[in-house]
Amino acid sequence: MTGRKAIILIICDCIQKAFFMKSCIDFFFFFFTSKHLIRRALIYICRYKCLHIVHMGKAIFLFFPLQVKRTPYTRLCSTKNILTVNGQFPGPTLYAHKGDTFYVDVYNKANENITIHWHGVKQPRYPWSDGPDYITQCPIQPGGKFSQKIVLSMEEGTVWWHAHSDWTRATVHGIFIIYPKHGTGYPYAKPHTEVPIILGEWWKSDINAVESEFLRTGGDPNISDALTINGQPGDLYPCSKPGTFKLVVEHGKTYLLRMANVGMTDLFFFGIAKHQITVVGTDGTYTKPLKRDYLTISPGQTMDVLLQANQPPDHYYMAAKAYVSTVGVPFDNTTTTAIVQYKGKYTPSSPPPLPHLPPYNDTNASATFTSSLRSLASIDHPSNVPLNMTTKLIFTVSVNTVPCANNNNNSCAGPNGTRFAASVNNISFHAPSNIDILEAYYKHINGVYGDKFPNIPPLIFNFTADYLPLVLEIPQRGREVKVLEYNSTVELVFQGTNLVQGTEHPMHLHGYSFYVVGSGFGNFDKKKDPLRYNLVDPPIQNTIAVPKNGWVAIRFRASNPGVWFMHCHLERHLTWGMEMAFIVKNGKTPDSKMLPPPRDMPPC
Ligand SMILES: [Cu+2]
Repeated sequence: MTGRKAIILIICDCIQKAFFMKSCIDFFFFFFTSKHLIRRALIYICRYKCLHIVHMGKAIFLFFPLQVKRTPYTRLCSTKNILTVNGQFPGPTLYAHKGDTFYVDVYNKANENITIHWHGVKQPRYPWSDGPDYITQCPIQPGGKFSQKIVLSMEEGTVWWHAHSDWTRATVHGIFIIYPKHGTGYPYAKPHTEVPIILGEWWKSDINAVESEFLRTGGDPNISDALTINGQPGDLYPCSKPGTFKLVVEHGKTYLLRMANVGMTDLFFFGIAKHQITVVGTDGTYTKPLKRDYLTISPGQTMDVLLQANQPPDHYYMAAKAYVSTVGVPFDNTTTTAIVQYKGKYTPSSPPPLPHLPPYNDTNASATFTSSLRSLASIDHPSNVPLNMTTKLIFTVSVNTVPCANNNNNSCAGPNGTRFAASVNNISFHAPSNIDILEAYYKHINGVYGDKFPNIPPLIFNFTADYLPLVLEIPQRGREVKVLEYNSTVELVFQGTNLVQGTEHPMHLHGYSFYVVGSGFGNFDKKKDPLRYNLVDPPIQNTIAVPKNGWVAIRFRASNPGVWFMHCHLERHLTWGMEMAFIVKNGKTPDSKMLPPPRDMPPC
């Protein structure tokens, strides 16, 4: 076959897959018989010319088709229909290069609303494709389709994508690998190969049922029945051994683990028996190499991790378990495993050795790891941490309770007959249900949200005291956003509180990466703590776990206009209202203004 013929066949194949067509002829028939031939031709030529390709394994796509549908999956000896993308669980891994732009056509073939969020992708000036429902778009309804433009900029490394509507992200998620630009390379020796390692959870019951039960009772959600690595619980669970994920390695080679914590409930400790692992990136940016026996990864966080296969040929377990700092709250205390299996002829240890992970409640082990991350701060990957701050914010993040209102069928399974809530600066956020905030902002529709989000906690108390008056537990219900001037330099201190019970809060900001300049336990001291900030090589993240009864300081330049969601990535806290949104105003120049919306924004 000639080279040209092969290329034409590959393009045809892609087009077919992209449009779910039976043959290439269908595509040309569709193309040339269209009523709006010129318009269509222009769209395709434009997309074709402007687009870079995204690929999945060996298949290459110009418009990646992403079909959300129910698919049966069997785990823990029972089968249920889960929401999947293209029938896959975990969902397909996507690959692109730094700076690429491409389209993802999301088809909702399920019977519930869906949106897709590109976690860690900043989408400069284009919040329309960001994904959180009722914040930047109305959900894609059953039978609907939305073509999302994905705009990469500074991201390089591993990020991920997931559903952002109700609790659907439990099974609708996948890894998104962003390679260096053509002609540039990794800031570390090129690994032999790479492999996604996705840490998650599995419930035997339908996730919608878990969510609705949780909403009804007002208490904690039912705990998961298994933790998972790449969707598999592993050897230590019933009916799970045949499916255990195996990573086959050759002695002497280095493997790049593309990791994400896609879990709904907990931070995880992760390690590999008898091997040290080296973190070289987090949240789509590089870090200085951090060699450790274990790592801590919070929900929403991604990591690039090198594994050197430098031990005697054998089978070794990699394992993950929950890190839980709350006391007396039930949690899934099981351990998920996968196998690192060396090539060669030998008799493997049976069972394989397990890694030594910290005790489940080891707060110091978790915080020490997280605060050890450093950005590269090199010539090729500089640190541009803002130094002169125009906007200083302090946000408390709290679990709350609200008094029991004995209406409808809701019960009150929270502490002392209350219902749980959660808040940022004492506002328990409730999103609209008939419009999204971005549309309201863009079209100047009044009455949808307020712009009075407080810069500092409205109530000042000893946030991390052992005992706090019960009256402080009750938050305000609201829908306030914080408006930021374009290009303002923002310092935001998250202050954890011990209301109800202190715990970690992995706070995630959409549309931005931020510099994590400081963290500590107890109350933030605005005189002393800034003196200890790391302004040289702070890690660049989009998700940071605020330590239990502690604080974290982040900095970013508000150079991405739009509406950007910020929330705790523990799903129960998000549902309880630990969320808010920033509106970053347009700048004065044409290239510092939000781009207009696409024509196919889903209707409410
Ligand atoms: Cu939280």
